[in-house]
Amino acid sequence: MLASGILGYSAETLETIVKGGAAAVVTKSVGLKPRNGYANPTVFQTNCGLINAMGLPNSGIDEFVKEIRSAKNVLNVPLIVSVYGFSAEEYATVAEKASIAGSDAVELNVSCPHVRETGSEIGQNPEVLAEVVRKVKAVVSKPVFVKLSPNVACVADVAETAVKAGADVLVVMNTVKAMAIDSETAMPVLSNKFGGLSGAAVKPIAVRHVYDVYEKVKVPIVGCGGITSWRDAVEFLLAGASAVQIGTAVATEGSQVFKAVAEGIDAYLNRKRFRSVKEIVGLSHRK
Ligand code: RRO
Repeated sequence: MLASGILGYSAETLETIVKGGAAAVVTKSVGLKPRNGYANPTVFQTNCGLINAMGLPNSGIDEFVKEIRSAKNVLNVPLIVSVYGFSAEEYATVAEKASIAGSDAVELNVSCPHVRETGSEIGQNPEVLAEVVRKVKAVVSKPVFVKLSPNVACVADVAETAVKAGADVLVVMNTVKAMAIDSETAMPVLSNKFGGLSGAAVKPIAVRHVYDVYEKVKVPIVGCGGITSWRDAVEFLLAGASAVQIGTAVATEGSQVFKAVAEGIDAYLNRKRFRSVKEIVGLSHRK
């Protein structure tokens, strides 16, 4: 799947991703009201990944439902709308509108690392997180994904809270809170100072969290964090993910990365004489 936040706004760009081999697409996060996001610079390339602090730029759900409808007209794969809010009611309102417009599932962003009073500030508070999930489940009959933050003491505990509140699927994980400082200006590079690190650097962190979460809960896990090659994807499946999302590698490798990863997984399964992906989900947990 295409991870949230990468090219996730217009039907045209989502179509390019599907042509590149993605089996599902997740949109950029959308909220109740339009937001400009942060001033530039919003992205910085390190030697091992990207640090971003976009600041949730989006058109607001009432405008975005038009994109959802036109995307549904052209896409032949599931469309998952990523949703955020500043309260449980806001999450529920936005998720309901996305669902009515045709979203096949909603992904609750309770893990943006750097916007105040939403994202990980929701995800790291068990009572608030549970309320968000319950309120969304009460108004949306489609599957509810919950995208977790690595910036908490125990991701598996948060996973358990989300599942007890009704989460159908967990996405592990959002970006790792990070920053870069320019030695010449002696100032933080990003206008927001802090951002979220994605890409190759975070993959071992994400694999570890998927492994932990798989031991704790029974719902399907979608692995996300630094997947660039089929071998990275297989590692997530062996850790316990049933599917994977790719984000940063779309920027570095292009949209064909999905095809390359899917074909590589197929070749691996054939070589190892497995009949389906299901046979390797969580296989590294065997005693
Ligand atoms: O918009 C962002 O800056 C952003 C979001 Br919503 C998120 O969930 N994760 C991230 O790294 N950046």
